[in-house]
Amino acid sequence: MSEDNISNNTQTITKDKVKRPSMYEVILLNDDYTPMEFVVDVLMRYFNKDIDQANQIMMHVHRNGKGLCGIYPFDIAETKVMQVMNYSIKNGHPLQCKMEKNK
Ligand code: TYC
Repeated sequence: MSEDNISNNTQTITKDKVKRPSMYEVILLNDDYTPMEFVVDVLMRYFNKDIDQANQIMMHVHRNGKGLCGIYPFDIAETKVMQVMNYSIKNGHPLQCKMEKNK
């Protein structure tokens, strides 16, 4: 862990710098084949969205090419991407999901 050295008149105090964990965006990508209902199901099943939120996100992805599902620590984001990809493959859909570091 990085440290800051803060000097005052009599001594140097070494202070640990505490960093919050990096967060990662999980992003859904549009395609021409995955049914809209399946995308809504994915958003409710893996991202805890209600039906209205899921429909909004799905339509945003449909119109804009991509959309944000949620922001999580690395391991959670990675698990969600794997769950979505596995579920899509199992159901024969080409739906793609990726993660990006949230600066
Ligand atoms: N574009 C798809 C269709 O018209 C629907 C869709 C929405 C697919 C969002 C993927 O991430 C997606 N059936």
